[in-house]
Amino acid sequence: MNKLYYAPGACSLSVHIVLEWLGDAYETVRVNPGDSEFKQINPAGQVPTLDTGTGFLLTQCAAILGYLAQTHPGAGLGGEADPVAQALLHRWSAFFTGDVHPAFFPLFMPQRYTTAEDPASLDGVREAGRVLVRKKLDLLDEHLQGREHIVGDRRSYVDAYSVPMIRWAAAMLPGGLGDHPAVRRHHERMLADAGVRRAMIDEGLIET
Ligand SMILES: N[C@@H](CCC(=O)N[C@@H](CS)C(=O)NCC(=O)O)C(=O)O
Repeated sequence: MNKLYYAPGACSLSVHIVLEWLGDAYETVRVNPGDSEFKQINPAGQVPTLDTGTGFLLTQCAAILGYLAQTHPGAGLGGEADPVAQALLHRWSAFFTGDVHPAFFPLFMPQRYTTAEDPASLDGVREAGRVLVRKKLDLLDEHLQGREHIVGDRRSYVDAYSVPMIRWAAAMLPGGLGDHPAVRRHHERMLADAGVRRAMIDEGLIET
């Protein structure tokens, strides 16, 4: 059985959602990524970490999402088989891993991006992060205009991947998703999804 190590509301929420969508039994373990005990499992001290129960432990969100989609083809979360569809799935998955997620790092951990320690310098780093997050949402918003899903015409693991990050943006950008209406509409559809709701309730992010 798959066992997901997660932190509430972190990027691991996307894997939690995909596990819900798959419909198979799974376990979750709530961790504090920095804990030395958790680092025995994943030395990087990062969630998500997936123990597949077969002796194969997998880290890195995009790899885990892709693995779950590939091992459950019937769930249809891995896109169409043709090379262009697969390339687009990887393209948008890479966008979240490499562009959107890192744009938040200065907001979450400003001290990692400056040697200064005074509040004004740390605020400056946070603001630089906000500028970067907005730029990435501009791109996503343009892409989502007239689309229901990020890739193709049915949901994929990339839609799940978007949920935690767009949730952070809604909470951390002044004005929330007000400047990104297509992103907002997509996110609202996701938040209304039964599997997304179950994962969020399980993580204590929303009430029943
Ligand atoms: N490249 C990794 C990044 C994972 C990551 O940064 N996870 C965050 C939570 S969203 C975390 O565990 N942070 C703790 C840390 O980096 O110390 C992935 O995509 O899985």
